[in-house]
Amino acid sequence: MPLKGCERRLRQIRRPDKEQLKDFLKAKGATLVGVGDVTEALSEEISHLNRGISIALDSKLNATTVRRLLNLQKLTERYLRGLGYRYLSIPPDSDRRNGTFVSRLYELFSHKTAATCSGLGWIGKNGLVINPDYGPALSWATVLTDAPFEPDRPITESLCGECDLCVQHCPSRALTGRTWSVRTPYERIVIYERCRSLKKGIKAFEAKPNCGFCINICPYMRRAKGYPQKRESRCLIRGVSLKEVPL
Ligand code: B12
Ligand code: SF4
Ligand code: SF4
Repeated sequence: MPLKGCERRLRQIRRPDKEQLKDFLKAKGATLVGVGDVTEALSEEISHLNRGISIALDSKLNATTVRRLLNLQKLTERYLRGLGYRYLSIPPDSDRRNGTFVSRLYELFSHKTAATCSGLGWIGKNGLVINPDYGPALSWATVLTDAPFEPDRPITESLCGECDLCVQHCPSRALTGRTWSVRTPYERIVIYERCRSLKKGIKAFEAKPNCGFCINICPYMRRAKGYPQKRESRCLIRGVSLKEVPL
């Protein structure tokens, strides 16, 4: 007797293997990969895609990084498609494609949410995902899916502790100093208008979204990169050298 459509589909579906996917993406160059239960953060129209595959690269968000992240997303899509599951990739650089369909996707889902739900970091006082091993200097991409992966353990509280170096040294005073928790996930940590307005008229920031000093000053970042020995960064507005800032 011939199989009905949905029965045929059920037969095609195989259980997804989280560790296999992680190993595969890391072999293809991903720095970190995690899978989170993102149910709480989904809007109605995508509520069926309740697993977020969070992918990070240990490099700045430039054209090469975006290309590499897009490639990792494509490989993830192929894996999920092969098993018969649905997916939606949130592009890493969506805000830069003004007017296109994908430019609306970043409002639909934040990479930071997938990262904390996957246990890959917390939201620091600089408003960025801080991974304990790499700090905030990671670029992120997300693939949402309905594949029933066993989720990783989420991080639900900030581990910044007493540190507030980024708040003290932000040249536009854009950081409010509030501590993130999953219980109040959208508290105002960054005043983005201030962060955005800083670059106006500063030549060194042309073609950059903004100064990024709140990344360079973070002790988690400096430990990961071997600061201050290897590199020095200067806050262009206030002339602060990282060598002068204690870890
Ligand atoms: C628009 C945008 C900007 C804008 C404005 C940001 C804004 N929110 O309006 C501007 C231009 C100012 C900007 C600046 C920067 N950005 Co930006 N930006 C984005 C973009 C495209 C969308 C962010 C967004 O609006 N999300 C929607 C809001 C509602 O969410 P959110 O604030 O991002 O995150 C909240 C939730 O995730 C929530 N949350 C966390 N966990 C959980 C768990 C649950 C269950 C729930 C419910 C919620 C929740 O807490 C977060 C904080 O409130 C993202 C890419 C993306 N698609 O995510 C990159 C992104 C956030 N930016 C990034 C970077 C690197 C920067 C800059 C350093 C620029 C640079 N030099 O490259 C600065 C940093 C300034 C700062 N201190 O934050 C990285 C962050 C990397 C990291 N380690 O976190 C991202 C993720 C890009 C990427 N693909 O890697 N950015
Ligand atoms: S990117 Fe620069 S201006 Fe914006 S929050 Fe970070 S330190 Fe402040
Ligand atoms: S500089 Fe300190 S307060 Fe800011 S994000 Fe890093 S650890 Fe947290």
